[in-house]
Amino acid sequence: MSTDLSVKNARLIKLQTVLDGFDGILSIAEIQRDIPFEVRRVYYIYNLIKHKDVMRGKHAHKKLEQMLFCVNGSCVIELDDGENKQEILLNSPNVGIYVGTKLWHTMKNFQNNCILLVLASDVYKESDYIRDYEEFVKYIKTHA
Ligand code: T46
Repeated sequence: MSTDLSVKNARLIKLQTVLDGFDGILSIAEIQRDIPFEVRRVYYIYNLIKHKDVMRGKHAHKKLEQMLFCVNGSCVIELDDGENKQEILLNSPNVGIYVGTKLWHTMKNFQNNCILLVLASDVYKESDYIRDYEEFVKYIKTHA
């Protein structure tokens, strides 16, 4: 199930879960049905418990598409498409955010041993990053 957000190129995706009673919960992300791109890279960010005030991200991508899942704990994802901003609390392992291209994103307020799992549409390419906000604003004006 997917829900549009108020910023462009982003939506919330709720994964199918299988409740196994005392044996736990199984959450499933399938390409096409849940993940709108072929996954070419997986990475995860953790060990944030001693650094609650840390802010990560603060960049946008030109072509990379990603799905962010907080598989433990919680964090806040701030999205900015150059016109609108939205903050989303990620605190459910079965709810992810699709972060498309040209979205300035910041991850913050990491709580309760947060583990942020990211599925990405491509391998790491520093040339795909826009790490300067002024440059981001110029880029989205010229790449509508
Ligand atoms: C993103 C958010 C959600 C690599 O060498 N390979 C990789 O695959 C990644 C992800 C990072 N790195 C290097 C690049 C930097 O020297 O690891 C260092 C830290 O990366 P960065 O400061 O970009 O990390 P975050 O947490 O700010 O951003 C990461 C992803 O880089 C980014 O694409 O959208 O998570």
